[in-house]
Amino acid sequence: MLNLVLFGPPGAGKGTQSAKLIEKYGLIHLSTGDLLRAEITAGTDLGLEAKKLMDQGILVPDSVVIGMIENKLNENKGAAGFIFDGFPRTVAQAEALDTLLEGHQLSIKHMISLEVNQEELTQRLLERGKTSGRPDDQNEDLIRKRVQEYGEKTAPVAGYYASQGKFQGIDGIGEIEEIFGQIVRIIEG
Ligand code: B4P
Repeated sequence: MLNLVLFGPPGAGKGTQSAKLIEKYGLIHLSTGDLLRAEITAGTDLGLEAKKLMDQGILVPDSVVIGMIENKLNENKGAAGFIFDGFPRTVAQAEALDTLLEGHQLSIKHMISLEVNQEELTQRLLERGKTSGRPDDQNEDLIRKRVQEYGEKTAPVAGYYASQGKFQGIDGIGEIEEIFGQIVRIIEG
C-alpha cells in the first residue's frame, strides 16, 4: 500500500501534483484544504468556524483536521493508498497521523516536500486568485500571513519525517511534468 505525504508551503503545487498521482496510482486524495472548503460550502458549524480562520490565513485547530482525516480513513478501508495533501501541517498533526495509521496497520512510505521560494508562491497564488474565487488567494498580505504560518508551525514537520528517514525534498519550480517525474522516481525508487 502506497501512503504519501505531499508537503510544501501554500501554492507549492501540492494539489496540482496530487491530481496527477491519483490518476497514475489510483490513490485516495485527502486534502484538508478541500475538506474544509466542502464544509464551508455546506454551511456546517465546523465550516463556519474554519472559514473565520482560513480567511485570515491562520491554521484551523489540530483537533478539527485530525477528526476529518480519521473519518476519511475509516470510510476508505481497503484503498490502494492515500495521498495526504496539506496535512499534517503541525508536528501534533504528524504524531496523530502516525497513531491513526498504526491503528489501521498502515504507515507513511515517503514525505515529499515541494520547495518553492516566497516570490514564486505569491505570484502563483495571486494568479490562481483571479479565477479560483478563493478569498485567501486574493490579497498579498494574506498570502504572506499563510507563508508565515507555514514557516512557524508547518516547516518543523519536515524534521519529524527526516528523523524517520522519510523526508525527500525536491525543487518545486519548473514544468509540472518534470516535477511529477521527480516524484515518480522517488516512489518507484
Ligand atoms: P490548502 O487548500 O492546503 O491550499 P494551498 O496550500 O493554498 O495549496 P497547494 O500547495 O495545494 O497549491 P496548488 O497545487 O493548488 O490550504 C488552505 C487553508 O486551509 C490554509 O491556509 C489553512 O487555513 C487551512 N488548512 C488546510 N489544511 C490544514 C491543516 N492540516 N491544518 C490546519 N489548517 C489547514 O498550486 C497553487 C497554484 O500554483 C495553482 O494555481 C497551480 O496551477 C500553480 N502551480 C502548481 N504547480 C506549478 C508549477 N510547477 N509552475 C507554475 N505554477 C504552478
